[in-house]
Amino acid sequence: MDLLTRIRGPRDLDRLDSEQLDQLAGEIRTFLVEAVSKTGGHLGPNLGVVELTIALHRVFESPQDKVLFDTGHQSYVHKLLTGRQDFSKLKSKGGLSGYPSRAESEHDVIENSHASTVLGWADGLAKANEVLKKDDHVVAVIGDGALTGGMAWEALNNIAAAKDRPLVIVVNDNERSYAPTIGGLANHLATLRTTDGYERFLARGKDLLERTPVVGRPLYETLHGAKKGLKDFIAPQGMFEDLGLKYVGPIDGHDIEALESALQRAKRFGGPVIVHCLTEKGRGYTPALQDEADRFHAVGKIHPDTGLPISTSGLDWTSVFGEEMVKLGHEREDIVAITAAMLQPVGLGKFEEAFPDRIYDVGIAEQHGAVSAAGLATGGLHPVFAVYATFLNRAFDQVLMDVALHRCGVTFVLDRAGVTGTDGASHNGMWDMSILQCVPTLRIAAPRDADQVRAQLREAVAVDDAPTVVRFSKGAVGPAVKAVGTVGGMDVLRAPGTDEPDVLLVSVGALAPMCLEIAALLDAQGISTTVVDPRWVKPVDEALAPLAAEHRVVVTVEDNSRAGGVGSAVAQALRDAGVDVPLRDFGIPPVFLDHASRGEVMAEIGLTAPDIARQVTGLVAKLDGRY
Ligand code: TPP
Repeated sequence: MDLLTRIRGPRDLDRLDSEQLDQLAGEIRTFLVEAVSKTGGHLGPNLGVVELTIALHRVFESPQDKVLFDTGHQSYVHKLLTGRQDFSKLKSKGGLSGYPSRAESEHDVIENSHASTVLGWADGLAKANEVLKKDDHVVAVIGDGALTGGMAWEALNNIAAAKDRPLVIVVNDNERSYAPTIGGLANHLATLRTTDGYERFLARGKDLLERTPVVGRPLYETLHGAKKGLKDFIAPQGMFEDLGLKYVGPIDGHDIEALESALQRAKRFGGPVIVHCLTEKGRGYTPALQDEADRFHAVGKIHPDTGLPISTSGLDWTSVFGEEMVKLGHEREDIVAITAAMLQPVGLGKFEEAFPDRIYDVGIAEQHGAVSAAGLATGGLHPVFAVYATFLNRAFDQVLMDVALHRCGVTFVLDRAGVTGTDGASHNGMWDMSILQCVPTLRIAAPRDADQVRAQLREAVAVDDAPTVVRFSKGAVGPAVKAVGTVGGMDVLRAPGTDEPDVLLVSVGALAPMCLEIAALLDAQGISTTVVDPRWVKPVDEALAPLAAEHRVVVTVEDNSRAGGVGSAVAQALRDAGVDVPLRDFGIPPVFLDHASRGEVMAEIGLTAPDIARQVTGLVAKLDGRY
């Protein structure tokens, strides 16, 4: 790591010659494989942007120039070149974030990590430069996957309207989101890729051209000198140019010299320009290149030599859902599935194998996915749209106005709900139950274990005149939690063992084992506790208010924001029913949570059995008049 360790900031790149730059690229790849295999992280995307990031930082002057990454999962190389080389605690508490982070560096601008926003940011920053008469540059890197998101096109529409406002858009085209990017746009990029553009023309014939002298200079250099005319002659006329955007490319995204030359030209252009770079996801790392499913888009801890996972956790929530979907697919021909560019991560891989004609990858287009689902439902099918809880935020209006208002039977399966931890603030699934509370007719299931995932998915797809939601956590699913009885539609997980119980504990989803632990701790203090799992948390079960009236305190425990979550809904339902029993709602505070493991985050926000038991004990003592 001779060269890498000497790079303290982007300007240290300026003194390296082309051989050293290639050596640096090699060192960075070795570093990435070694470091990320120990911590887990976005390996494939970063291996693909090594040369591109080096070239960007040689041509642009960050932080004065704004170098922006869409999503930000491919910013590890950027981190390495901007003074952050301690990857030992990547994504862990106190370590580097897995995405750009303003707290980490002045070189990081956008940290939201929800895709397809970079062009909007770039548009705004370029406008600000114009108004403030600054001549700093704005350069936005966007993947071909992120370019499938509607927001990217809304931004392009605006960007193309201002011909004299400088803005460089780098399309990092590796032909993949997680899986190969599909759709009309991907097809168009493929056309541009295979059209013999100027750079390709030069790159392909470089060896030959260098060996062919023309008036004392290699032909290659002569052509470089005459590039303008030649480029205009050879460049493909594509959709971007039709939109009014200057197009440069396609460029070999692993040729630093070619990249720099294209970026320099784009920088000088004086208007919006697209630099189309061809890169290879997982470049230089055989296990990634051999992984057709997602090229090691994101990995856990792995053996660096083989790429095999170090440990396999038990059965996870995602696979329980995925397997049940296949069964449902066999039973009901009207069931179809939707993914927003995340086929494997949301567990729909097996469904695709079994029913290739009944699954739609809509691209990173959650809004479109939801509206298209409304269409599918209206057309007579029952769509199941599986998506990470945090990404459903994008489609709130579509769920409300297109699916619910039109009484469409669509099932949304929200994976990675609750605290996810290591991916940081943006990836926690802590907003879904708040934003969905106010959607009329919509029903939310929060299964507590694998059996409940199966059962509630079945109940959800049986509803064909309203949206249903099934939300579950990330990672391994715990052991089955058996019901000891039922009240209304709710499962009783623990009976109080007395006629005059103190506490009614309302447990939401995967927090059932924690709630049982709280009940045991309370019981040990002589506080008798009933634990119920409402299963369907919206609407609030009608049997809940009368049950609450039989207790002295109601406690709700959920892994969603306290703002507008299940606790608020239960409190409202009790008030509406005239039940005045005191209520305490435990959940995630409405703050942005720093990255750390799920356990660490839960401990930090007091969402643990001892913390909650202590608070409830205090409350009961107060009611008893003990203090
Ligand atoms: N939906 C939203 C709104 N944001 C996200 N970050 C995701 C889904 C999950 N996601 C993260 S990266 C990614 C997806 C779907 C694929 C990105 O593909 P691309 O932009 O081509 O970048 P690459 O990883 O191929 O470099």
